[in-house]
Amino acid sequence: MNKKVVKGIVTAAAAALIAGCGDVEEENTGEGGREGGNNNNLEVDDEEASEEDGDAEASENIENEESNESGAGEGNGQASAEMENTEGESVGTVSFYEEEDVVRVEADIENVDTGYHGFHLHDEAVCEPEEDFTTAEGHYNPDDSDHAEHPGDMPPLLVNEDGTASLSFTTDRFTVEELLEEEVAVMIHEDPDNFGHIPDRYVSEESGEPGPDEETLDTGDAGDRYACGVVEETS
Ligand SMILES: [Cu+2]
Repeated sequence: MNKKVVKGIVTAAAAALIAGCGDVEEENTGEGGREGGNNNNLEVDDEEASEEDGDAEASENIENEESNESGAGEGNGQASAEMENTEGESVGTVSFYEEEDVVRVEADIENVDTGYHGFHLHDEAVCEPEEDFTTAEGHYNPDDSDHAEHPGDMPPLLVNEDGTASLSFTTDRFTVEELLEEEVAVMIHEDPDNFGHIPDRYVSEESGEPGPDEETLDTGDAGDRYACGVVEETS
């Protein structure tokens, strides 16, 4: 786990939260106990901040990439989500490629507010703008773990001043086949994600206890849902 990266993000997110920007989202993920240890297998390769062609179709950039079909079972080992905001406007594409032992996730985003945004897979493959995307339910969390250990918890999007974001990372927390079987959606949130990292010097008004409360451990306090896209097999 790249503690430096995550800690930096988390510190910023926690600061924002404490400053009162952390409108909590309504999610109904499980309440199961924390699963052991630091199980963060996400590996972030932040791509360079500048986008070469921010307004090009995201899929054009990535369609030519090699795909490895070995781990994918049926299908071609590729899937993607066309992201739309609550106004029904396109904000880019998130693509999933099965590689040797991991899935590579590539996000090519535009028309999103500058700054960090929570970025997750949610449980239901439903994106209804009229419902503010709440019908996509909570984080993809088949093992009933706490936030930051949900398989659907992904590194945050860093959106540049021009509204574009480019993110590429690998994860071994799911396979492309699994995402297609389980039927999930990608979600971009309004606010940063605190990854459940609330130090014990903060006491929750809700629980009266130090550290993260249940809401934080379900959601990461990433706020309202900004854009949503159903993960579908790429033909
Ligand atoms: Cu989310």
